[in-house]
Amino acid sequence: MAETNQPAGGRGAVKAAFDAFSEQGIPLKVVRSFLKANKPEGFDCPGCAFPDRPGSFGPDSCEQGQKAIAWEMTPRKADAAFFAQHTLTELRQWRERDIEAVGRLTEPLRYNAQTDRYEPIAWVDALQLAATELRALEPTRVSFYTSGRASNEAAFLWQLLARAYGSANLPDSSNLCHEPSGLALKEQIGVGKGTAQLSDFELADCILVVGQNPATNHPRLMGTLHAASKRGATVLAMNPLVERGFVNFADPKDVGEMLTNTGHRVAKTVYTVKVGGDLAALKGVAKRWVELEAQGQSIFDLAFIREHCEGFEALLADLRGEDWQRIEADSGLSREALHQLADELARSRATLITWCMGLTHHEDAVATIQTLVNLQLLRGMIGKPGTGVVPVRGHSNVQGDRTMGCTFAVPERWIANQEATLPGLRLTRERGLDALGTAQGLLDGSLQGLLSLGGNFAVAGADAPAVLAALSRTPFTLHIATKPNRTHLHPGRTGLLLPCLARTDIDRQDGHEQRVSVEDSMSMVHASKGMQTPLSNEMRSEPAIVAQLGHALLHDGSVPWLHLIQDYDRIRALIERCQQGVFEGFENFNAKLQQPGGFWLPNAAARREWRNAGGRAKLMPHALPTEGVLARAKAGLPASEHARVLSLMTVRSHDQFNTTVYGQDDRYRNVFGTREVVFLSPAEITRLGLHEGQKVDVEGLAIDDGQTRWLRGFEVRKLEMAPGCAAAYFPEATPLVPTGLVAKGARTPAAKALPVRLHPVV
Ligand SMILES: Nc1nc2c(c(=O)[nH]1)N[C@H]1C(S)=C(S)[C@@H](COP(=O)(O)OP(=O)(O)OC[C@H]3O[C@@H](n4cnc5c(=O)[nH]c(N)nc54)[C@H](O)[C@@H]3O)O[C@H]1N2
Ligand SMILES: Nc1nc2c(c(=O)[nH]1)N[C@H]1C(S)=C(S)[C@@H](COP(=O)(O)OP(=O)(O)OC[C@H]3O[C@@H](n4cnc5c(=O)[nH]c(N)nc54)[C@H](O)[C@@H]3O)O[C@H]1N2
Ligand SMILES: [Mo]
Repeated sequence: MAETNQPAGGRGAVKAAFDAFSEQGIPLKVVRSFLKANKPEGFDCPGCAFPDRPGSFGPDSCEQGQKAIAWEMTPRKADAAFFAQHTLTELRQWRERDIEAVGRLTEPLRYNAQTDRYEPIAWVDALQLAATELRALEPTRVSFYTSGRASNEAAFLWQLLARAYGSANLPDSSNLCHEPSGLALKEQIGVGKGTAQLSDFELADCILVVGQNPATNHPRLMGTLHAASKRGATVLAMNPLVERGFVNFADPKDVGEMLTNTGHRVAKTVYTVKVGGDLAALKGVAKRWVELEAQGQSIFDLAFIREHCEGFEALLADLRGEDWQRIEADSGLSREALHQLADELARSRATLITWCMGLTHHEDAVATIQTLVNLQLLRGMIGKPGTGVVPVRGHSNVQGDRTMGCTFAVPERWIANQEATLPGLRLTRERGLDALGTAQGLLDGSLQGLLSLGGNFAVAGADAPAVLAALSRTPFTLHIATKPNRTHLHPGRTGLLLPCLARTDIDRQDGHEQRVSVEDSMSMVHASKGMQTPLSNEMRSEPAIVAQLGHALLHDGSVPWLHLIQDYDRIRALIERCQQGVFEGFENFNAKLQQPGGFWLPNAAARREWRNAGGRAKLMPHALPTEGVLARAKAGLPASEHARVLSLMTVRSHDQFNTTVYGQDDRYRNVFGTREVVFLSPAEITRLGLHEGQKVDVEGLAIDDGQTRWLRGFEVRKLEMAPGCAAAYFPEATPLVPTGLVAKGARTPAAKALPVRLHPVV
């Protein structure tokens, strides 16, 4: 396909959405029938976690949502007949996309090491085998991973199963994603979630989007930003890449733009910060405000600060002492640019700030996010209409899974409530392993079992090749999944692969169609009900599989597993009781779920109640790092090589959902038919003596563990970005991510700041 400068969104988006269905062989009449579905009775989009725009048609109307739906609704099957034809050794040679594209898993499978194939096993035998294996293992040496698509009901049962069995090892995809955001917010404002609601986007006069590519990953946010800029709000972005959606976006819902095929500039300015330079940039903004205040302007909301905050004086002192030259060098932005940004924000009466992986996938992620929240606190921009801090979540129910306790550390009250509600139940109170701890446990052999409720654990984490190899040595693996992926191709010595229903599938229990519930990025909890007849009778719902596993494994009778799943209202009634004093808002859960659009889980910080230690919102000074990852990588090289070291970020293309790769194109970055590329700015290509289209080996420099990591034969492509930076796609570039390079405190792999050197392939 030819290079294009078509607007992001627009006609291209509508075409791509329809193409996604036809590629899967899904007839137009099926597409029409579900697009017409009445939203409150439909299914939650299996794509991202940004809320639905009220009044939007169909279960989802964004291109990326429709791709996710088409991918899930496919009639193609990865059944026993398929696996009979392919050994796992052979399948491991396949590309990511080709493995998942085989289709939906339709029957339970067990790995047979003799034939090196997955072979069918009856459900009853699979569950019995799992129970026998788990009983033979030490519970603290087994991990239960959750990816963020599981419904609240499935997630609740999953953590109950793990803790009743005796394992608190509940790593989740959040550990790889917004963990730093939750941690930063909890410490600073007492709630680990965002404070705004969708309506705030309509009231804000300024929206700053940091480290995020919404045209690709949250198109519904993109639509919201487009609407905001059209009504006169100022939209600003901070990103090393000038992502096309910011500068040229047509909303597929805007009839005029669709007819003329013209886009609209959404972001007034894109501040092309250096990879990892946000901490410095955000400090620069605050420093400018301090200077303006000293000149007699009133920028800060002193009444708010006095009433609600602590740490103001210490923050001022830190900012006064910060050096502009250092800020410019670390951020890659000029003092003028930062002044301009500070002035834009200072003019605003209602500011919203959103962010995503561009901030979290860094060593200093927590400090950076807290520095960003400082900006909002200094100006009283939390807890009033049109304001707030918004970590835009990834998976459609990643926030809900946490609310349901799928995490390695939970409040005592959550445990106590479950025990009180289910007499005879005893749950472990240990602190468990997170995703990094689980990967390390697999690598050193201390973990003996991995069970996963969705996801692609090994590929999504750090040091994927080593973790995959370690999985093959692990005594027991069990995956509950919709489609096969690379992690499944490395089963343990006993390996089960169990097929589950997805969001779009009708889930019948005891003869009745069931609904599940999910929580979006703005804490709205709503119902989701599938509409498609499942491809096979052998596929079971996630709650059913988890409950049947519980029934097979745990015999003390304290949890009525099978009774609970006959009617999911029973699970929700249980959740309601267990949430008392833990998360507000679950009173009358079942009744409230009937409301169209669902209900909001109140957020104390949004009411300006600060439930952190100290009971006040914290203004937190953070020093600029001196021993950053680039500096450490350079320290291992002769000075003459330092100029060749680049900071590489792993990003998503427009044609994937995490490790699920729909296609080989990324039309907003003009890449077609390949994903093995490394992006550099034209200036960087010249400086390094390279040329576009050239093949290079990418050397991931040794940092703290003395190990180098490699990508071989990647193609150089040009893309405007900040100097000294490079980009490549996740998951192809994940082998570069070291287990030892993580966000401090949060332990999230720092997948956006990998020090690399490029070597031309000769
Ligand atoms: N269609 C689709 N939707 C998705 C997903 C998907 O894969 N496909 N994934 C879902 C998930 S789980 C998540 S977490 C989100 C991810 O959504 P994003 O965070 O938007 O995803 P990434 O592609 O990782 O993009 C990171 C963005 O941050 C920028 N960036 C990288 N490093 C830095 C930095 O140091 N500073 C700044 N300021 N910016 C930086 C990159 O240029 C890029 O624009 O999307 C969710 N939605
Ligand atoms: N280098 C690098 N690594 C990254 C990132 C990055 O930007 N760069 N991003 C990180 C982020 S933000 C995240 S969230 C993680 C994602 O990590 P994961 O959540 O582990 O990965 P996914 O790719 O979302 O999982 C896809 C698989 O989930 C299964 N699946 C899909 N739908 C369902 C369902 O409804 N039920 C069940 N049971 N299974 C289902 C399918 O088998 C599919 O193959 O990756 C992280 N890894
Ligand atoms: Mo994510």
